This record gives sequence, structure tokens and C-alpha cells, in this order.
Amino acid sequence: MFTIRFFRRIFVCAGLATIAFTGPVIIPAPAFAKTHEVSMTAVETDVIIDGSGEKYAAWTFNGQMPGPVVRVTEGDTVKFTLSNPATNKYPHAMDFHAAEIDFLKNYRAINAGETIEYTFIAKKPGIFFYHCGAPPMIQHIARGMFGAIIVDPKNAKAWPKADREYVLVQSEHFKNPDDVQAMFDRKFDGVMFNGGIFKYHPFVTGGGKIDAKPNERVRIYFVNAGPNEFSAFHPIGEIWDNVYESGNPANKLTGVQTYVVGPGSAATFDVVVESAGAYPLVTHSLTAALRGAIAVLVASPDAKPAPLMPMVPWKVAVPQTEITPVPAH
Ligand SMILES: [Cu+2]
Repeated sequence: MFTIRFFRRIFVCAGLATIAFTGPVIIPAPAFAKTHEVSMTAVETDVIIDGSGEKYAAWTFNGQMPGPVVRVTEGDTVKFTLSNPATNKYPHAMDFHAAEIDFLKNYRAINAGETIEYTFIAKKPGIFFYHCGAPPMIQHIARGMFGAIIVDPKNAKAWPKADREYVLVQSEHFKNPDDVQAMFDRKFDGVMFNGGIFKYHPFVTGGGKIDAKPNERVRIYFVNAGPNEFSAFHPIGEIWDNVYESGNPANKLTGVQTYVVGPGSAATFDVVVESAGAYPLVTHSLTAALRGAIAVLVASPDAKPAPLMPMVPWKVAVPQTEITPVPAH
């Protein structure tokens, strides 16, 4: 016979957290909350929005639409800096939906030539929208100042491990970037995934695809930047195995055909494609899908690894050099 001795211990981790427990002597894994220094620059520049090479006078974070994907873990600290270079013409701002901080102080617009810094703790896991909030916000989002931040759950076992991950950000395209009234009137000309019209549609000029292998669990971190339209996200030929509202593993749905993601919202979608083939991921709001919001997931046994957000910036097909015809004899 033996006695299990119980101890009460209190651990204080770097002043951040206090953990108390009663039980056998267990040395807990220390809480390694990280601090991430994230810097972005507002860049007013042309971007390419389709495979024909059409240019659009965008406002961006870091010169790309969407802006770079930020990825941290639940509990991490983000020290964020936004620079608005003196060469820009307009005020800009940054609003992280993953943060819980005073918007008046932190999300205010700064003029060209200024910078702003603020810090937040990413307390809740999920996929979150970020965007410029300078007035008129509808225009700053429509012109490209948006992106995604992934906050991975601290407990990686809170959901199944994904074999492959992608970020897709839906947004509306207005041909005239200065026509704010058209934005208020919802007169969009196209709808984009990751800043491109039919960017992942292999039957369209310059279009790509999203790759996976059969039976892989493909995780799509989906953000709807809007500014106005709702997305009805649906995998043609498949069913979402799981949908996680706001990307939080606690918000789990099972066997979902179509899931609505409103403007300024996000969700995580898991699909396991059983057999090789093509599976278009669309918003089933067809006026949007048929104007650009189709991403074809191609399942093939020889699928290669792919980046989280493929083709940013857009890779336009290089025009072929004209071949001089051989003179006739
Ligand atoms: Cu802006």
C-alpha cells in the first residue's frame, strides 16, 4: 500500500497568468504566449485583378489585395504598427476583429506621413477580418484594404488536424474606384476571391486552382470582406464536413451544404474530398459567383503543397513573344 501525496502549488508565469491546481506533482508545460511585432504599410497602388492583367487603382496593406495573412496563437500578444507614408494621398487606419480594444484610440485614421501603434492580446481563437476604417470605410474596403488574421487555438487538439489549409477572402469589385455612390448602391461589377476575378478558375484566362489530394482534410479559412454582400459559401459536389463559426473550434456545425458569412464575418470550413475531381467552391448567391467568386478545388493524387494564400500577388500569364513566321520560299 502506498500513499499518493497531493500538493497544492501555484505557478506564476511571467506575471501573465496564475495557475493553481491540486493533485499529484505535475510540472505543467509553461505558458509560452508569444509577442508578435506586426508592421504594415498603407500602399496606394495599382493591383492586377484578373488573368488578362487588368489593373485597378487599389488602396492596400503592403501593396497587395488582400493584405498579408497574420497568424498567431490564442493568448499571444500582437504589437501592431501601421505606417501611412508621406507619398500617399489619403488617411488610413487598421481595425482588427481579433482584438478587443478601444476603437476611438486605436482604430483612428492617420494622415499621410504618420504612424500609429497599438497592442492587443488575441484572446479568442478563430479566423478574423481586418480592414481599414478610415472614412468613407465603404470605399477603403472596396478598394482593397482588408485581410485575414488566424488565431490558432491554444489546444491544437480542439479540432481535427487539417492536411491542407487555405485562406479565401471574398470581396466586391467596383470598376470605378472613385464612385462611392455605386458602393452605397451595391452596384458591384465583380466579386473576387483573394483579390481576383475567377482567380482560381482554371477554365478562365490566367486562372489558377486550389489543389488537394483525395481524402485530405482541407481547411478553408474564409473571410467576407464585403463591403456589402453576404456570401453563401458552398462546395459544389461536396458537403462541408464541419463549419466553425468565426473559426472557433467551440462553434462546430456538422454536414453543412451552404453556410452564410456576412460582410465583416468569417468562418472555417473543413471538407474531405473522397475522390479525385473538380469541386468548385462558390458563393451560391449566383450574381456574385458568376461574376468571379468561384474557386475550383482540384483533388488529385499528385497535388503539390501550396501556400496558405496562393498567387498573391496575382500571377498573370506572361504574353508570349510573337513568333516570326518562317518566310515562304
Ligand atoms: Cu484606408
